[in-house]
Amino acid sequence: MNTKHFIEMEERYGAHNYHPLDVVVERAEGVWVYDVDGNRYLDCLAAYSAVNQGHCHPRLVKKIKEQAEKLTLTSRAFRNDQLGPYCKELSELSGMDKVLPMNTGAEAVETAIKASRKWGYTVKGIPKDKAEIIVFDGNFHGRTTTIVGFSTDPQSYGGFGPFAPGFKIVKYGDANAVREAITPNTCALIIEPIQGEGGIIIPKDGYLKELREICTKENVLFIADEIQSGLGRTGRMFCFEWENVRPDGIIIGKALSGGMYPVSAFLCNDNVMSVFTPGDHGSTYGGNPLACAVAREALKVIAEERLVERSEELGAYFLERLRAIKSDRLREIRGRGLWIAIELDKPARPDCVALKQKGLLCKETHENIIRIAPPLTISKDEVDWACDRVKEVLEAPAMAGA
Ligand code: IF1
Repeated sequence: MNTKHFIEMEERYGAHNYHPLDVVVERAEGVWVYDVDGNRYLDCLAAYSAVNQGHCHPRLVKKIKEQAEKLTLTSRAFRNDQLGPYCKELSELSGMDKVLPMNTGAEAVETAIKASRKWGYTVKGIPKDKAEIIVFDGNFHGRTTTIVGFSTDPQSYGGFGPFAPGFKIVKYGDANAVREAITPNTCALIIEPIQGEGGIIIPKDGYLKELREICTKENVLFIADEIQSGLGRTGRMFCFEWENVRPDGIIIGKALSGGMYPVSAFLCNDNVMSVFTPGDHGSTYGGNPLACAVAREALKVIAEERLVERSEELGAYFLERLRAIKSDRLREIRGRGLWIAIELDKPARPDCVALKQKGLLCKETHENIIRIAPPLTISKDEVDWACDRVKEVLEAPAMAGA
């Protein structure tokens, strides 16, 4: 079977909740993926930053095989020998007292919402069912009904209501908007330190720090959604480190497993985590030994291969090279670490298709933006190779009909 056959089958039998590029990948190694027709591509999406360690990292492949042969799932009815060491290592990495393990990003966001609300009632003294959480326009925190209920993207929430109350949406990047939205019933704000799906929106310096100060003053939990921005993507282990702020809660996922397996977590200190008592919250697969073993190894790979430092260095180089491209279609190029947005003044899809034809995979976001986020293992030569392809495409005349 070739590309055409696989696409037809997927279209025939699979739900149409995506509009993928027409490439059918069958294997991958590091930054390179290979399709069913034998073509090779440099992956500049890294599964939306889940594959920061590179595809099929040999250490992660070895670990998942070893652990799969020993023990995969006990449920939380019993303990397993991976969970304790995993929580300890994550706690040491993040500086947070405690870890609550989940699977997908959205589940970890839901966990943060539950923790914040219960903290609001039991610690802050908010009246029953009155807790409010502040979120931001342009946010992306996942696909559950509660989470899409506070999305500002009609594509995310349209047709899925009625939604859970208790969320206030304020303008991203405007600290005063948060000040004005806080009431005595506000328990938390949940923020992406850089908005990913929003188009790699980097707030101005000092913004997160100002929000941190407001939250401290008003006794509101500052929760950072680092699912996409965390674990090295921006050139720091956590993106909030760029402003030296300490959140009250951190949500991670994606690269926590290096793309091997869905693993997510909510991290916070004892003052918040202690609101959970046995039976309050959980998940069949959360904290399973396979997930924990893989995540422990994935974190070691980030540290031992110096992926955070690589992200900062190569990201700066990538940005500098992209900024040298001359194209009348370019509106702005911005980025932090190996997370770069190329904003055009017209739809980016035709350019993504053209890049695919030249062997570079990336995906448009918000119509006009090409998002570049390769595995952090990318080499300088590969960055050069990618930049040459982007230059060829953007400096060529716009494709007909585009
Ligand atoms: C899809 C976007 C990226 C996230 C942040 C929570 C989640 C995500 C900051 C939920 C997930 C994903 C989901 C994926 C595409 C991807 C995405 F374009 F949709 F926004 F990366 F930019 N917080 N982001 O970015 O995590 O439950 O998916 O594990 O296709 O929906 P999840």
